[in-house]
Parts: sequence; structure tokens; C-alpha cells
Amino acid sequence: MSEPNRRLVVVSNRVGPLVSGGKAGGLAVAMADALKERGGLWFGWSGELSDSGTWGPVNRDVHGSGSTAITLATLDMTEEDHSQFYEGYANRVLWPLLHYRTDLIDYDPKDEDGYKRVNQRFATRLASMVGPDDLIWVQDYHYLTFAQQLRMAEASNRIGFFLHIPFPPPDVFNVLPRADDMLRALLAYDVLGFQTQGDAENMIALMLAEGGERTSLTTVRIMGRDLTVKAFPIAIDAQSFAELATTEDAQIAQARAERLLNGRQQIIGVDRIDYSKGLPERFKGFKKLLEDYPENSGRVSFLQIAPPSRGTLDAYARIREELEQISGHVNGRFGDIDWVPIRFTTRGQPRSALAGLYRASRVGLVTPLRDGMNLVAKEYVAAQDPNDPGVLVLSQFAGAAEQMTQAVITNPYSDGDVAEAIQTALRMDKSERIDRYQALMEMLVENDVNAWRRTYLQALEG
Ligand code: GDG
Repeated sequence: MSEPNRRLVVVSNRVGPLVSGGKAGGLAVAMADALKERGGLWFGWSGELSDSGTWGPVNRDVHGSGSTAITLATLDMTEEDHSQFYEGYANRVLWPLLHYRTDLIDYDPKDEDGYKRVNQRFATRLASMVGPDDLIWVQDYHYLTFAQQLRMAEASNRIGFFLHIPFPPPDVFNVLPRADDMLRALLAYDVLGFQTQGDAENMIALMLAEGGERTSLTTVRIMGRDLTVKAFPIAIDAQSFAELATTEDAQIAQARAERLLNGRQQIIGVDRIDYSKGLPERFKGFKKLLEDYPENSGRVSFLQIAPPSRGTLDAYARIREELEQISGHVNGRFGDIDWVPIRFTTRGQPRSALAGLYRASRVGLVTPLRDGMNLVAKEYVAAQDPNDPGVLVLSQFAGAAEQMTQAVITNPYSDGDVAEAIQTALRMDKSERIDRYQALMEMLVENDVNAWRRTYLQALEG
């Protein structure tokens, strides 16, 4: 038995919210769920810019009491920190790189310095707040070099890392300037966690190429250290989400959608606006559905909810414009006075409304070009009516495809393939829909977010 209740310290770029009523952010949802049971410290950026930045006071906010109390501890950043660390290196270099989009990398050595500086300062500040037994669990691509900095501040804790986004094969990773240094920084962790087996294997391949030796399926010895390198597919609280979908708020949203649909079938997409989500390709796939299978004319509507994210970055504004253009075009060409083929809104919805909207939809359309996991795929299934469930259409390039094999799997790069997959989903008879739903739901309940956290922490406790 491992020591119970070693304090959990979570590090992530954004901290909170602890209540899950808010807007987007797969990571926030999962971390809040993860901390609720066990309590602990959640450390990261306050979301505020100030001149004192990372040297300013630590803001503290304590929720609850006793063994499950959660302390939120945050630091501000300066404007320069934010622009170099967050907008620059994290989102213009690491995000595209790790999503296999080397064409979109916009590298500036000043941003790299800013990234390392912010990692160093956050790590130094955290080092003074942790005890030797605390388990430190660092989240995501903003903090690849965090453990290295903690080690320099003499932390001997067990430190784990979980990457929420994909990890590409060595040839892609090595596009990163000073990729070797980055790999060495990662070796300061004790556990490297990834979304999929494929991601973990890519990491192991990189380590082996640098002289590592695989000592078991999930362990590698390299440069004198033993690391666990393993897939921990992130999950949702499937049972609670299923319950959420039948609450009054969800029913109101469902009824509102159904009134508007007036007997038509709904296809739903829910994504932060991001090039990784393949939104223009998805819209073209829907257009192709109307072209190739004209019997759907006047009979199906596609609802895309796409709250903006990182709105300051040009790339995101461009995608939004492109989506407005395609939907305008499709609606003009195919629509009728009483039928709008594509409804596209950038307004975020409360979580309960989202659950109701999923439930009102015959097809969940999740077609990223590349995605770490994709929680929308899991939420869509969990929200379905068990007696008359809808069908998930899922990109082969979402991490979720490794687990959700009963979805209709599609290649988002082909509009014809997407159209065919939607058509298959729309045509599927009830008994097959129920069979697929039951298999998926069983998997989601068995592998929920609590199981995810426990499995990870077990590995971290060593
Ligand atoms: C990263 C990885 C990985 C979206 N719109 C609204 C809303 N959302 C919620 C969804 C879902 C979450 O945001 C999005 O999660 P995803 O997993 O789909 O995607 P990312 O944000 O890119 O997350 C991803 C994840 O981290 C976790 O590891 O799965 O691969 O990219 O929960 O429901 N929520 C509300 N209103 C909205 O309008 N309330």
C-alpha cells in the first residue's frame, strides 16, 4: 500500500474553475474533477497581467476544509511573459509542433527564452511551497521544462507530467530547435503520461534514439534515470454527465432545439475554434453530404457551437471568418425559407445546455485533424438517451479513436469520407445504435475520470 493522502500538487497554466458550470477547457474540467476527491494544491497563472509578474505575491484561495480542502495558488505574469511564453513559444511553436503542423510553427528565440524564464520562475516559487512528500503533477505543453527547474531548486519529489495534446513521432518532434535540450528537460520527470498508446510509443522511440533502454513495456532507463512512459487516456465523469443530460436545464435546451428542428435530425459539433479541430473541413464534409445524398435536404441541420479561444491570435480569427463564409455559402445554396442547413454560433453554452443539445442530436460530429483525446466525443455519448441514442462520428486522428472503436470512424481530410460517415450514422437502425452506445458507455463508465486520476497517481506514487 502506498502512503494514503500524500498531498497532491497540480500545476497547470490556468487554475480553476472548481465548479463546472463555466465555459470551454477540457483540461480545467478534468483537473477540477480530479482534485475534488482528494483535495490538494492547484498552482499556476492567475490569468492577470501585472508589472511585478512572476515575482509578485502568490494569490491564495482556499476552498473547503479538512482532507479534501483545495488551495488555489496563482501568480501573475508580465505582459512580456505572456506574449513570449504563452502566445509565442507555447502556442506558436509547441502547439502546432505537437499537432504535427510544422508548417505553422513561428519560432522566435526570444519566445523560447520567455518560456524557459516563466517555467523557471513558477517552479522556483512552487519549490518554496511544497513538502518533500508532496506528489507534483504537472499538466500540459506549457510546462515541459518545469521539472527540470524544480530539480534545480533541489526538489527531490516525485514529479509527473501529463500531456493533454498529441506527441508526434521523432522526425516531427526533432523539427523543434534544440529538440535535444527539450528531451533532456523532460527526463527530469519521473512519469511521462500521454493520451494514447501511440503518443507514448512516439516518446519511447525518441528516448531510444537518444540512447535509452526499454526496461519494460512502460519503463525506460536513460541518462541514469528510470522513467515511466505510459498512456493514461483522459476521461469524463460519464455517470454525472449522463445525469446532467436529464436535468431540467438540459431538458429546456433539448426542447428548445427540438422545437426549432421540427422533426428534422440534428448533427452537432462542439469545439473551441482551433485549426486542430478541422472545422472548415467538417463544414465541407457537411456540404458534401447535401451534394452526395440530396435526400437529406430539408431533413437534417448541422449545429456547430464554437466558442473562441485564444482570440488574440490571428490564426483563430481567420478560421472564424472562413467558417462564416462556408456556412453562409452552404445556407445560401442549399437552404430554404424554413430550413437553415448550418447553424454556427460562437456563443459558449452552459454545460447543462450542452448536455441537452448533445441529447437532441442524432449525430455527434467530432472530426479533428489531430487531437490529444477529445472530451466532446465522450460527453456526446454519455448524454444520449439509452433507449434512442445518437451516433458518434469520430476522426481517426482524435486520441479518443483508440478507445472508442464503436464510433463511426472517419478521415477528416476527405469530405467524401466524412459525408459517407454522417450518412451511415443518419441511416443506422435503432438496434445497432443501441448496441454501439452500450459498448461505448460501458467503456466510459469503467474508465471514468476518477479511474484516470487514480491510475495516474498510482504510477506517480511509484
Ligand atoms: C485539450 C486537448 C483533450 C466546449 N465548448 C463549450 C464547452 N466546451 C467544453 C467541452 C469539453 C471541453 O470544452 C473541450 O475539451 P476537448 O477535449 O474537446 O478539447 P480541448 O479544449 O482542445 O482540450 C484535448 C483535453 O485537453 C483534455 O485532456 O481531450 O485533446 O486538446 O469539455 O464540453 N463547455 C461549455 N460551453 C461551451 O460552449 N460549458
